[in-house]
Amino acid sequence: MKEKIEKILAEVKSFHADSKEALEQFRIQYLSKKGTITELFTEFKQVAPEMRKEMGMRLNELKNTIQDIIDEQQKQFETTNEAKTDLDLTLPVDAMKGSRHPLSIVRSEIEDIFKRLGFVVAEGPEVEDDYHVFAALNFPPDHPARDMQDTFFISKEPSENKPTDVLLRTHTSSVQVRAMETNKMPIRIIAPGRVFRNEAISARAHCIFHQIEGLYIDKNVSFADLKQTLYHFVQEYFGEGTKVRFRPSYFPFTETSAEMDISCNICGGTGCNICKHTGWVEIMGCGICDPNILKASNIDPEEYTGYAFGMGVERIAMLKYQINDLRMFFENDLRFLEQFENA
Ligand code: 2NM
Repeated sequence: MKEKIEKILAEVKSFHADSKEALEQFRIQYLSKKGTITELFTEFKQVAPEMRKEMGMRLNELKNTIQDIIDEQQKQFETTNEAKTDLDLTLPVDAMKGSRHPLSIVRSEIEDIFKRLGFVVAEGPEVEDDYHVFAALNFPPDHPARDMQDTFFISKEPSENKPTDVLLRTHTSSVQVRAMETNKMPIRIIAPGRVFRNEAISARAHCIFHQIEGLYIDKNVSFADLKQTLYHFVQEYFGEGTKVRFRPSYFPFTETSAEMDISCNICGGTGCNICKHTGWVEIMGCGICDPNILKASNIDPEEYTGYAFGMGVERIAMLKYQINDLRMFFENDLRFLEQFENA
């Protein structure tokens, strides 16, 4: 029996598990009810009385050694709390768990398309003044957007004829105004960002949402340039063969103004709920910069012309991922967010 124990001892000491399963197999082989140790304890009953004490000790030692080996090797297959504090936060992001927010995915995809066309991303403050959000953009003093009902004001109530000066931007056009004030010609920028409007929250509207606006000012910029650029964007983003159409519209900052629709990429134009059975969905507004907005920023409208466009990021994301309730974007429900892990 002594030899047997020594042989097993040598055997188990050289054991090294390369997987959790191999270690469990090892445990079953030696420590389970039908394992080697149980067998040895059965044999132990036949050991001569004068040898009992020594054999008993050796046998218990063997059992403990095996248990220690298992405990020791178990550690390599476990993530302990200790290991968590050793997380390497400098690792590249793709090695870590998590997902990007769909609005962030969509924004950067759209940015990339325009960057390839030579547009530069521009940013500006969310807390703005009347001048950069309204006055410089040709909004008349009595325009409804300037009403408390539509815009979040930060300073006190407007006094008579004097608009309050601090407010949350209602569009990212204010970023474009700042670029017109400071940048050299030509200007070719896109302004992505968060905007704020005093709206009741519903499946279609939220008081905080995101826009991407574009602005191109140079000599001889025409409506044909605008159409070609937006056509290219649609082919890239919604797929080759997507049709576009332009409908006349009105914005204070553009003249001529238009709304752009794309052929419904859900039903392929045959009619569904998303396109309300028209085969078309509206995705953005656009137009040729009104000479007044160029003048306001000291750009000579006789020398330069420009086009501008604006789209809602939520709306594009809803079309792209077939999301029918805008509130999803703001609830941070993990069941929603996890679906974008590979997007
Ligand atoms: C839109 C529609 C049409 C626009 C105008 C400007 C600026 F600042 F250059 F005047 N930026 N974006 C614009 C034009 C935005 O959104 C529906």
